[in-house]
Amino acid sequence: MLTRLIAFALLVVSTVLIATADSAAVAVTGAWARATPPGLDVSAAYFVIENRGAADRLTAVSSPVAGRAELHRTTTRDGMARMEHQHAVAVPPGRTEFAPGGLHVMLLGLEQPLRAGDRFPLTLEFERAGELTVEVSVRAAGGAGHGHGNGHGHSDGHGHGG
Ligand SMILES: [Cu+2]
Repeated sequence: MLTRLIAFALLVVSTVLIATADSAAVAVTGAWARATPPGLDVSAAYFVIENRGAADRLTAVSSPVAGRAELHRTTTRDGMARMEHQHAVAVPPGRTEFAPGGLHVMLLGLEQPLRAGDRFPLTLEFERAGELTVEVSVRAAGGAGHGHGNGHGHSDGHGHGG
């Protein structure tokens, strides 16, 4: 009788542990988005997913600042970069990186331009881990991959006299 009770108690405890372990298995860090260039209402968001649990899938994204958010992957073939819409993104155990030139969240139909220093929420929906909302910080456009960093300070003065 007592053994049965203990066995039952253990079953309940382990079930609870599994349930909480699942949602805590996935963490999203370093979320940032590009400031929108004048006249555009689209941007891209990047982050790193760390999955300490079983293989998962990112199936949807959304944000109150954008009319629509999509999962995209940039691929380069014969020097031509193109974006492919992904219906879901595999999130195996370990790190999955969303970064310029690869996976990204496309933000479409922005309510208002994203300015450097702004912050906004982004909700990610995982098949196993469920919903996760992270704060995205907006960084100045340009930079990454284009040779001249457009970050802090005014680096606009052209040194070569004509
Ligand atoms: Cu895209």
